[in-house]
Amino acid sequence: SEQEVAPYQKAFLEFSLEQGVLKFGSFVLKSGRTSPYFFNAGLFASGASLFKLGRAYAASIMSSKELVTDGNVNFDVIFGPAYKGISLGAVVCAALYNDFGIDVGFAYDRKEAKDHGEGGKLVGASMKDKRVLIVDDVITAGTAIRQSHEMLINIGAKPVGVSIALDRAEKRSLEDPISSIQAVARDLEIPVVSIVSLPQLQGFLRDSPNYSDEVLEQVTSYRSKYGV
Ligand code: OMP
Repeated sequence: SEQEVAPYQKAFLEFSLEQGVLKFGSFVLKSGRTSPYFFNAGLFASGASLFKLGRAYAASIMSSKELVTDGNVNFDVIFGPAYKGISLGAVVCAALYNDFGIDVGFAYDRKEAKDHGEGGKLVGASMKDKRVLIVDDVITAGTAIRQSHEMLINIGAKPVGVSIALDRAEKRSLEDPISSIQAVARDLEIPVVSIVSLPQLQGFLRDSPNYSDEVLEQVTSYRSKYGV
């Protein structure tokens, strides 16, 4: 069913639509599925939009009971996987400081190791023995996030959670009882926190006069086929 939409989530959806980040139509996903909506975080491409994006992530992180104890976050470093996670991680890290006075480290990786200069694939704060929050854009099947998690374990970091913009709430295969995000949380034993999820997008569409009933119907039928 649909979920309640908090004011910061509604603002985030409106803003994503305004920026053309969230679109309705017909889109082929990495999985091969044809989706009636697509979220392209790469289109947050200005100072104002990156600023607002970082604040929305920070608000979702601070609203999570699993990532926050007594007003303090339970991670030491934010890790942004290349490429898209790099800028996202940086703006989220800055927004946590600006909006909540929380100063954690920031690190990212390269896709290719450099053969000169500082070398290595990791840049920024040291993550060895540190509690790490992974920041990324969208999880559909969860392939990319599992690779980041494995890399962090291999370097002696302690991944404690994942923060994303959109939870598409899809199953990897139609027989699965849970979504790929729920499977990630279960298998890696860490919470996955999103700014918004598919049920909230449905709630938003239902309450919004700007979209035709057809859009909501397509999203709803997509969810009944692939979603949880
Ligand atoms: P998984 O690795 O399957 O979890 O897919 C995540 C990736 O899918 C993202 O990093 C995007 O490249 C892409 N994607 C989006 O960015 N937005 C969407 O709405 C849907 C997808 C997708 O292809 O599933």
